[in-house]
Amino acid sequence: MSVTKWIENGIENLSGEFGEEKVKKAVELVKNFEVEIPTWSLGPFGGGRFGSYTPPGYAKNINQKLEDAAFINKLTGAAPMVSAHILWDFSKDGMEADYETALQVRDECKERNLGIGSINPTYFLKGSESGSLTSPCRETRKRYIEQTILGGRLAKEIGNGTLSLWFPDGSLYPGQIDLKETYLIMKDSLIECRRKIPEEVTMLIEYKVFEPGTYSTTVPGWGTSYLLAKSMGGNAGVLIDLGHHHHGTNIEQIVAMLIAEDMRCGFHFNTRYSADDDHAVEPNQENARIFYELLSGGVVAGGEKNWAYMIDQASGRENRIHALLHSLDSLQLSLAKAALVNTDGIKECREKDEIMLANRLFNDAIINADVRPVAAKARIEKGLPPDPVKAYLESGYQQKIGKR
Ligand code: AFD
Ligand code: MN
Ligand code: MN
Repeated sequence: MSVTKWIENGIENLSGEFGEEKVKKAVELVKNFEVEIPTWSLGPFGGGRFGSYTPPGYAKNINQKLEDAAFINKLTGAAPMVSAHILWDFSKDGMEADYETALQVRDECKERNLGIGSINPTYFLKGSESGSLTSPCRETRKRYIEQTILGGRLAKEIGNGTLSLWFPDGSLYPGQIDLKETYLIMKDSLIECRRKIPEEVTMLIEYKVFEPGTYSTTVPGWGTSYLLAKSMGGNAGVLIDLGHHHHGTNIEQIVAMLIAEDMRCGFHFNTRYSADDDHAVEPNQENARIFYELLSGGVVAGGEKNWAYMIDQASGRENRIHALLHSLDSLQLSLAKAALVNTDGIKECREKDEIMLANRLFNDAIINADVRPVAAKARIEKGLPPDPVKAYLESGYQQKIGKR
């Protein structure tokens, strides 16, 4: 069967089940969805395992990372911006940020038809073993506060106004640090940064329940991020990284609560099969349920109060570009599924207290619908290849970068 016929049949089947309107809306939403690609997920990684194996063609420097990101955007049209890490992308020594280098990266992005999205200060390289913004060493704290303030300036001048913050602060054993005091130092440092960063820059605070702190992390959960963001007194919010929870955490409920509280948030998409660092996004039920909350909450794909969306994946074994194309595809499929949910029908079931019927109706879209034709149609309408992975395999790009 030709691809065109396969798409036609698929759209017809879905329209029959969910209605033409909903299917059209799903196609439009997929066309509008954009997510940032992190420069770091195209690079080395491996953490010493498997003899520091790196897959053929991984990007060795920022120029190659941008070259790959631009190619991914050319194939998908869904990732026109990259998320940058200050000490990986804008530094000569991995210790100090370099403003001039940041401007060069900005210029190179422009040449490649890319933009810089969120800016990530880097708190976890050399000299952060006792913490970053909570380090007991005044000098270290000062260095990271300054980097954060520069990050705020960069977010305004060359980025999209989002600063996303993840801290490696925490402890390995009970007794190692004073938990209350560490939290308060984090709060003070963040308040100081907020005061010195342009108001229009949104500061998103990422939480993580484990790693590198094995006994405690200073920002372990969404509640801590929420408290810190509130105490910063304006334009601060919560960054949810899917890989940063205990297995089985009901993440869509966290999303729903934050939307209900009108919190400005951001997302790092990935799949947590192991621990950190995380795998590519999979088109699984959890992601579709999360997208249902985002969509009904009006914070995604052109919603009134759009949140900030980034992919954050970095793993040792996979072909980097395959993994990112897979993630983009998975996100689009999850969004399409969420768009098909029969919300009126579910409301009716709720009114009649039909628990299982509500669940079955929800799952018709979230689990059982084959929405691949929706994503393919959206791509064709944007003048893109219907299957970006296939297009990549046929492009010859991998052979080219294999010689790097
Ligand atoms: C780390 C953290 C976190 C963060 C990323 C980039 O786990 O996900 O977003 O680095 O700073 O791996
Ligand atoms: Mn993250
Ligand atoms: Mn992570």
